[in-house]
Amino acid sequence: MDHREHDHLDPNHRLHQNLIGGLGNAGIMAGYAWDIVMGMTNRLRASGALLALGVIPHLLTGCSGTSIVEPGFNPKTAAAQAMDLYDTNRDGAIDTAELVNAASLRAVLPKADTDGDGRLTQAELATRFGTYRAGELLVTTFPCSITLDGQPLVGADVQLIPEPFMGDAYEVASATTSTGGQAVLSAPSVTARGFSGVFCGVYRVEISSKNGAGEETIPANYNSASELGQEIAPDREDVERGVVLALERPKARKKPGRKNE
Ligand SMILES: [Ca+2]
Ligand SMILES: [Ca+2]
Repeated sequence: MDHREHDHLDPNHRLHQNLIGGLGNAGIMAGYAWDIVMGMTNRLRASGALLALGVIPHLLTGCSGTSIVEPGFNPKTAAAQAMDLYDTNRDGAIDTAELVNAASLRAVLPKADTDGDGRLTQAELATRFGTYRAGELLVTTFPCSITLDGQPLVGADVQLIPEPFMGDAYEVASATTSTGGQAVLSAPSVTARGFSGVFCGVYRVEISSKNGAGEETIPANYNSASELGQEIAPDREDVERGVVLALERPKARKKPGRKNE
């Protein structure tokens, strides 16, 4: 099935909003850009929320003559490197125990584990990673909302950091959460063109918010020792409907042996 033919939840509308917001920031380009947005929106109506990367340079060439550079990405090479990193006992599969240390691959597991044995083989990963391309590497935009202990997390820095096996050219996508805890994540080369979007791939998520004294206020398991992973891919329901990250501070634990004393 061609994922680009999906047409639920009006993802085009969402992308259109982001495009207009981004292009509005482009200031002097805005008048020219409006025509581009309308042209692109019409295209997207036929193709879903995802952009084949080639579309963006084509539409924006008139602005500056430069274009977004697609990071080199080979699904088979990435799968081999993922195995090198995470198949620590070298038995040919990344199993449940090994996935404990691979937050981003845990996010990949449901879609990639095609034989349903709970383990990821190199072949399964290569097939899954292959869906990030449709000829060219796909870029998508998606809403992301973040809460901490049930409350919107405001003014926090969010980063999607590509897994090393995605290759050196992959960019870190980032955003700062709004007053409603919303983040519009974007890669620098996409932002530079006046759009918001993230290259499909496998990422570690880091969320940070520092107080006036420069101290981190978010638990370390969401930043310096992050256990959050996220796959950005065309066929994920969370990407299509909106990624929700519900952070929790560790609960104060009673000391063992003191209960009922
Ligand atoms: Ca293994
Ligand atoms: Ca499997």
